Amino acid sequence: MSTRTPLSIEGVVPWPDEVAEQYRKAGYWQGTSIGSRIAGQVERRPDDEALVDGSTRLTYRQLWDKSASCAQYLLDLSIAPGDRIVLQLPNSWEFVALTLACFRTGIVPVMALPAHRRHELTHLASLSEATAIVVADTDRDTDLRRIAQQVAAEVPSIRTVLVHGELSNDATPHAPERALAAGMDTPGRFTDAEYEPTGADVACLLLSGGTTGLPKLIVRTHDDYVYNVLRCNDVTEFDSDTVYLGTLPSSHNFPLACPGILGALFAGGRTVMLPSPAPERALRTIDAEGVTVATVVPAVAQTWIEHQREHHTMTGTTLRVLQVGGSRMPDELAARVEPVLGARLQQVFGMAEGLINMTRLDDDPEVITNTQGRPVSEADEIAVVDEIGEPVPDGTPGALLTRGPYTPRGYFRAPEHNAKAFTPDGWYASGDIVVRRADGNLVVAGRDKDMINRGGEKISAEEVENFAYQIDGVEMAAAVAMPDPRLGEKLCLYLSLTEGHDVTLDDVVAIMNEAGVARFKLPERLVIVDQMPTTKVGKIDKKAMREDIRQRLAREDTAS
Ligand code: OOB
Repeated sequence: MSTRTPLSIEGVVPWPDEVAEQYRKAGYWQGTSIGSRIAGQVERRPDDEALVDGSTRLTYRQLWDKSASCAQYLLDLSIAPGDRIVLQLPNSWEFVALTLACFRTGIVPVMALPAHRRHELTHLASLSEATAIVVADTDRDTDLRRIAQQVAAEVPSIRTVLVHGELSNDATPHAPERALAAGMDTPGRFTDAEYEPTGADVACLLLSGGTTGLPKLIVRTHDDYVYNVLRCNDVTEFDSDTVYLGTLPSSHNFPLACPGILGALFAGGRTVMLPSPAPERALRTIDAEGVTVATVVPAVAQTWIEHQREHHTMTGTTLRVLQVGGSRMPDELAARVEPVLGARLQQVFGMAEGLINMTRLDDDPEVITNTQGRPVSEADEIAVVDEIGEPVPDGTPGALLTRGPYTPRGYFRAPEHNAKAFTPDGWYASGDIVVRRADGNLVVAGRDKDMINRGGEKISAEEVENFAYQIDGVEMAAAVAMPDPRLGEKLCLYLSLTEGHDVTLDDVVAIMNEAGVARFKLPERLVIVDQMPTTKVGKIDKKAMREDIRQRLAREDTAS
């Protein structure tokens, strides 16, 4: 256990001292770092496989050595403990080695998503004052190195661009490029004893789904994140026989730590990484590697079920648990998981902000199909409240508030937003409308946050509306969720225009592309209205628009 004093990073909202003390006393926070948890497994099973990525297979010892080498490389590049680095890598062993290198040195990774582009990466780098950015060379036809340089041009704190893959031949970069690969094979100099973070140190900055403009950053400490992983490991029953399939972007809290890759490493199991959840390859991999647990969003679960039904790709019976979460899984889909895939369904209703709810593996089938589970920790506090903050009885929908040992008390450097998202006594308002049943399980019944959940990818309505307002002739803009049979929701943009103007979907898409916005945020339908529907108090009535688009789609459906 580290005896250093925790590094102080300005802008972190701590838990109140007395609450922290209580969490330590109760043993929720053990003062250990994420790395030290894995070090134990490296000692115990150095030659067992920890990670598989294509033809690369790494034992615990090999992964540990690569991450030590990578840690030293970062330090040699003058990236110091406490510094933030924006990390955007596809699912790969390098993602894991680098993330562990950060966890072992106290360098703080900002967990960007592979889909993020200039707009998001610039915001993340600037908000976190990152000293480096880590990207892959390309993503299909997009040159990510060029984007990283554009970010470096905008954000002066960026001194290094680390590249996974080929370096570019940019002769005058804003920040010098370095190859990530060069840092992976010289273990030996790095010692954990010198750097090991304390429990109170920041482990990483996760991204919030974002309801107001650009994503907020969520500070996760070693103490709270270790506890998060350990509780999830317990509930999902990870052990050294676990073979975990990671197909969702690994920087997302769900596949990273619920229990995810970190859970498998803590338990001495093996993780198999795939770059995407496309069904054919995923189902084949489950067979080939003897995968026991996989994590998906409902839209992916549906493609796996359809593919398996049609092609019977998966012939083995190793898959024990399919974790599904990130957006609401329709009950009918939930009922099909076990009959078709032969795996127990585990519904997961979680958030990067902390609280994780899960159904238990031995729950009654009715609970598994019809609910999103209950908190993983006895220390998670839950309140379901009405508009004035009064608790509602079980069985009645209300807004979900939560507090607990792995739910931080505020976003990073966002005091104004914190004043709205947290109550004065530290409850986080998740923006989800839930029903708590008498048995304690939660059913997600809706949302009171202005966000579109596109198959688990969260889009802030406000962010998209702000782009629309840059277009000449746009009088009012409202982004709302429209139902989609696959993704659950897609983004539909309503606009009202000033006289004599015409605006098309292409115009909106063009302005967002110009700004370098992640593709998943682009509106997929535009509705022009003479006048925006408003509520009695004169606010834009999004409920009416959601209903309007639902009816339009239904009419089109019957017409076709
Ligand atoms: C997960 O995390 P985030 O931070 O991307 O999004 C959190 C939000 C929740 O507040 C809720 O609105 C929605 O995503 N959500 C669900 C859900 N799981 C998440 N809504 C309905 N049903 C579910 N099962 O999405 C996340 C983080 C850790 C584990 C699992 C999911």
